[in-house]
Amino acid sequence: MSYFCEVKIHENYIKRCIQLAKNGLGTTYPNPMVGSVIVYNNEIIGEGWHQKSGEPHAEVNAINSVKDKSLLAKATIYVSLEPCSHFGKTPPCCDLIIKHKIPNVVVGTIDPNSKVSGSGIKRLQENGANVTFGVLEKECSELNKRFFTFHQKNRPYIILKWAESQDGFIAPLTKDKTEPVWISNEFSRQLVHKWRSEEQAILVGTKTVLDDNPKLDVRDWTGENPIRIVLDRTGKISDAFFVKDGKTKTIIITEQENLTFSENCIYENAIFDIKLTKTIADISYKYGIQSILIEGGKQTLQSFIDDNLWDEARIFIGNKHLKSGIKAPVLNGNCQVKTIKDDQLKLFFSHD
Ligand code: AOF
Ligand code: ZN
Repeated sequence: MSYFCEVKIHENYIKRCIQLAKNGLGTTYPNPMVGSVIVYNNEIIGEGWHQKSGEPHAEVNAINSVKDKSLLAKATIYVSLEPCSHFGKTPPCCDLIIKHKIPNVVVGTIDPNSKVSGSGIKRLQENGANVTFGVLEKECSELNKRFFTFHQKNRPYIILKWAESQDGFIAPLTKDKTEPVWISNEFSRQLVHKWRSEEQAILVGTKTVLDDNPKLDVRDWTGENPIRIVLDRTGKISDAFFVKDGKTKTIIITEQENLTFSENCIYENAIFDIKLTKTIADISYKYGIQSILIEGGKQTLQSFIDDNLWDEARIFIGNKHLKSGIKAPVLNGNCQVKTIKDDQLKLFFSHD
C-alpha cells in the first residue's frame, strides 16, 4: 500500500474516532471526549467512546465490543487521544492494549494531562507496539479544546455569549420586568440551552441576576445543568431563583464575608479589582472547571474582552431595532477570526 493511501486510511479511522468521541459532549467532565475503533483486515471489529468520568475509557469500551478477542493480536487500535498510562479512577488503557497484544496503535494527539503527556506512547513502544501518532492532530486537539486549554493554560476555555439588536444594543435602558424584551428568538433560546448542556459552567454578573432573575439551567434541551458561577460583590442576590432551587452547584464570588444563602452555594472571597477576570479564571481552575459560558451582562463580558481572556464569542443578531439602550460589548478588533454562520449568529474565535 502506498504511504499516501495508508495516511488517508488512518485519517478516516481517526475521523470515526472523533465522531464517536462527540457522543460524550457535556458528560465526560473533567475527562476529555475520546473515541476508539479497532480494525482487522480492513474491517471495523470494535468501537467505543468515553461516556462519563469514572466509567471505562474509550479503548476499554472498544476492546470490550470486539466479539472474537483472538483477532486483537492481529488488529490495529485507533484512538483520538493518547492511551492513558496512569491509575486514575480507572486502570491504564495501555496495560489493556499490551495485555491483548494489539500490535498496532494509531493515536490522534498526545494527552496534555501531565499524568500522561507522552508516557502512554512510550509505554506502548517499550512493550513492542508499533505506534503512529499525530494523525489529524489538529482536529483531535480541537475536539478537546476545553480539556487542552485547561491543562495547557491552567484556566478554563471561555465562551462569551450575548444577543444584540440590529442596531447593536443588548437591552433597553430601563427594563419593564413584567414584559421582558427578547432580542433573540425561540431557536436561539433553545440553542443556548444546548450550549449550557455542553459547558461545565456558566457565569453571570450581579446585574444580570437582579434584572433577569435567570434560572441558569438546561430546560429546553437534555443534559446536566452546568455549575453556576455568579459574581455578587456585595451579597445582593440571595432572592434569585437559582440560589433557592438548591439543585445545582453554585459558586458565588463575593467580597462579603460569611454569606450563607443556600446549601448548594459555595462562597469564594475575592477582591473585585482590575484583576477580577484572572481571579475568576484561577478560582474556576481550582474547582477543575474546564469551560465557562459567560452569559452576561455587558460589564462582565466586556471585562473578559478587555483582558483578552476569552476563546470564543457567540453573538446572536436579532431582527429588532431598539433605537436606544445598553450598547453591546465590542470585541477587540485585531485578535479574532470571524465566521458568520448565518444572519442570526456570528461566531468569533480568539487568535491566541
Ligand atoms: C484515554 N481514554 O477515554 C480517556 C482518557 O480518572 P480516569 O482513570 O478516568 O483518568 C482520567 C484521565 O485519563 C484524563 O484526565 C485523561 O488524561 C485520560 N483520559 N484517556 O486514554 C479515554 N477519557
Ligand atoms: Zn485510558
